[in-house]
Amino acid sequence: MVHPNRRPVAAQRLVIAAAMLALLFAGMLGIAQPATATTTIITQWTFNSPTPDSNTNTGTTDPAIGSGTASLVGGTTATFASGDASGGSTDPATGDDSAWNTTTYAPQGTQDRQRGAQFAVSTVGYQNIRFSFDLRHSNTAANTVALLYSTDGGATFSEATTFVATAGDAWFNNRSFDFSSIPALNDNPNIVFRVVAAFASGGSVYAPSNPGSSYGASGTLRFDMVTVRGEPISSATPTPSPTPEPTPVPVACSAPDTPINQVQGNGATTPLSGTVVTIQGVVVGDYEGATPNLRGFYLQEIAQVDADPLTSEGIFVFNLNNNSVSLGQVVQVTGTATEFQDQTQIGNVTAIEFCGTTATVAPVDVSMPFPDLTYYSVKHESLDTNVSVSCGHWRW
Ligand SMILES: [Ca+2]
Ligand SMILES: [Ca+2]
Ligand SMILES: [Ca+2]
Repeated sequence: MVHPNRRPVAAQRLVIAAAMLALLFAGMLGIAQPATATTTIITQWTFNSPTPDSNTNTGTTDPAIGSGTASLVGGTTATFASGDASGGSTDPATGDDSAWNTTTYAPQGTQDRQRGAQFAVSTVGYQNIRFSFDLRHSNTAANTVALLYSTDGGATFSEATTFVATAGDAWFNNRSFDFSSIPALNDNPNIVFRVVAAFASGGSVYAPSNPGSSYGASGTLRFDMVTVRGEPISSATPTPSPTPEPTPVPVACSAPDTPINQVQGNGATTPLSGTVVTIQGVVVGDYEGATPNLRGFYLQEIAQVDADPLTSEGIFVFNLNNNSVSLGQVVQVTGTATEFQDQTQIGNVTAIEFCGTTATVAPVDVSMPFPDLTYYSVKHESLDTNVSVSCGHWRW
């Protein structure tokens, strides 16, 4: 029976599956997902005393987060003053919230964009840089400040933007500029931001922050929460990790081996008597174990069978009292070729390596009577044979 909901559910699943596939492909292609673009604070100045001392006239120009250098520009001077007064900055600190109170600005009509403060940082490892700050304008301070930036350690500056205060004795918080369209700021150890007093737009004089006041060089611009942010480059543009080289797997039974027929030879005895040989074949008879067992096993050639009817493809491996192999296993054996009781065998076994596979061989059909007395013992020595005689058929 077809459930009435079946098709919509199936369609929903298709949509979900397609969406998951799209995400998967986006991930594979290294397309940054908006949710994974993490903006972090590279450096931040709060100007608060590292150990709160309930005194806003003490503080530090060392960053509270990250590293960088804050310094005065063009002859300004500075003290520390409250970050909470006059409405306050965005600094969550209270009680010991200091801000950097700069003064000694230029006389009216002089030194446009030359006095203020600067903040040097390294953006190495970051991109999409953003600079932000809180600034309290006193009544007589310039109402306009310019944000300048340098990508060469302060040798040259460009102007990013200006900010204009509409009142005096007031904080203007979260002034910020997004530099993500200026790649020269990315991953650069020599970035400097400057905030400097500027002539009012289009003019050649400073305008007071409080329209009812007059501009004065003793006016103050009080900085707090000066912050440089960026996105770690590694998370925004992941470089694909190289595919690890596969660990080489030793190939079993890779040693060269002597064909069993060559160990047997086409005569009555082995031509390699006393020689250490490595042979490989399938176990066609397992007679391991202490006497009365034969204390060994029969191995039959698989890969290097020859066309000579006078050489046998099978051989006995004398393995003392060890129990090493099982019927059907393909193994490589190293030992010494010898004759024992008119049968060629491998003795003094020094290694038995398992080739990781098994094999079966078809028994060889042998018909009696043999053409001569040596026929069977030479040609079929140690082979898995079916011997048939006029009165029956048995497995040798
Ligand atoms: Ca502060
Ligand atoms: Ca303090
Ligand atoms: Ca505060």
